[in-house]
Amino acid sequence: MDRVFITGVTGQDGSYLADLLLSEGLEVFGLVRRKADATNWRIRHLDGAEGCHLIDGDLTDLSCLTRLLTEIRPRYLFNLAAQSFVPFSWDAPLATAEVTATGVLNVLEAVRNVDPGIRVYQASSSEMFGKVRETPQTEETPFYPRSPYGVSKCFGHYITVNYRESYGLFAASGILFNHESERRGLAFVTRKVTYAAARIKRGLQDKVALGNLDSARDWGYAPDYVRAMWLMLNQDAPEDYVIATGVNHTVRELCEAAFGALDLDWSKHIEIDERFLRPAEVNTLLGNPAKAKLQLGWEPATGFAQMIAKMAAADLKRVDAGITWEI
Ligand code: NDP
Ligand code: GDR
Repeated sequence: MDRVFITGVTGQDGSYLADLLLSEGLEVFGLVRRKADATNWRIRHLDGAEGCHLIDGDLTDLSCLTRLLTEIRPRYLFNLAAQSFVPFSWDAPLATAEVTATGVLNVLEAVRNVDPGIRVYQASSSEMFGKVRETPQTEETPFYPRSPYGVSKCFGHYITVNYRESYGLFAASGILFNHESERRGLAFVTRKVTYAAARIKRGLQDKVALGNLDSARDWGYAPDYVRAMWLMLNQDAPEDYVIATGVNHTVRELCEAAFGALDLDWSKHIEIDERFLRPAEVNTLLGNPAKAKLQLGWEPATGFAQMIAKMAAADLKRVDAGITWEI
């Protein structure tokens, strides 16, 4: 049975990827860092599941990664761990860089030293395109990051490419555009809106405060996107791939879809709060997934309206069940 090592297994993507790879018959080792409050709600169903091992460690500790890879000897490694919330990267730029940038180098060094045959996936991001140089964005579009997070992801991307070219590692970089789900963190705008809409539907609050309603994102569905990661590590050669839907929507349209799914009029419940504006904004992102379609045979299965309706329905269910910790 092939072994796979996942960093960031407690996050949105890590949890779906673990589900997918367990269903494919792989043995999954998920890295879990210590927290004071370890609810880890996205992987509660995996604790004790057959073929799944949750192991303690931290991406910022090279000695820890080296020891774990030596013990586990995985065939595949997915590096999904990051400080992934863009606004927080201005609050804590060095901490963001330590995980989101240097953490990638830790992974690559551990792989190079323990077993250069391990196939590595790096979670790169459309935030690297930032103030976009062309539309739609492809694998060839130059980067112009607009946040400490985006800059850190550029480092992670280029060091992955560099280790591929310097040492011949099988290291693929997936440039994924925004992807969301019922397991999305509550701070990200899609889930913030679907959760608020559910509470408003039940009369628990009346308003939700947002920042820039005009910004546009190419939003896809996370379970579709983790499938693309797996396909990338099963090609003959490691490459970079843009993963996106090819369609974008504004935050305003997101509000319309989320509130509309619960038969509410969004315009009565949104207020603007400057605290949610960013020092430098990424106004619009739109990906061109043609290469992924051609080479990986990958296409998104779930559309924007369907995904937002699913998220709103899941949040309504949570609100009705009194579940407050799945944030
Ligand atoms: P999440 O924020 O949901 O998950 C991040 C994961 O990283 C969590 O498991 C978190 O652990 C873990 N982590 C953070 N710091 C450390 C550390 N020091 N050591 C070990 N683990 C750590 O992100 P997503 O699942 O949404 O995204 C996965 C990856 O893909 C990230 O790298 C993100 O930047 C990138 N990405 C995401 C996109 C998206 O739209 N979702 C788009 C493009 C790229 P904990 O639970 O303890 O906080
Ligand atoms: P993003 O996602 O920054 O694109 O990064 P987020 O959902 O936080 O923001 C998307 C857009 O919505 C606007 N916005 C708000 N955002 C938040 N969070 N809260 C608000 O109240 C709000 N109001 C408007 C933002 O200004 C922005 O334009 C996500 C993360 O998953 C990254 O890790 C990943 O790399 C990128 O997607 C691709």
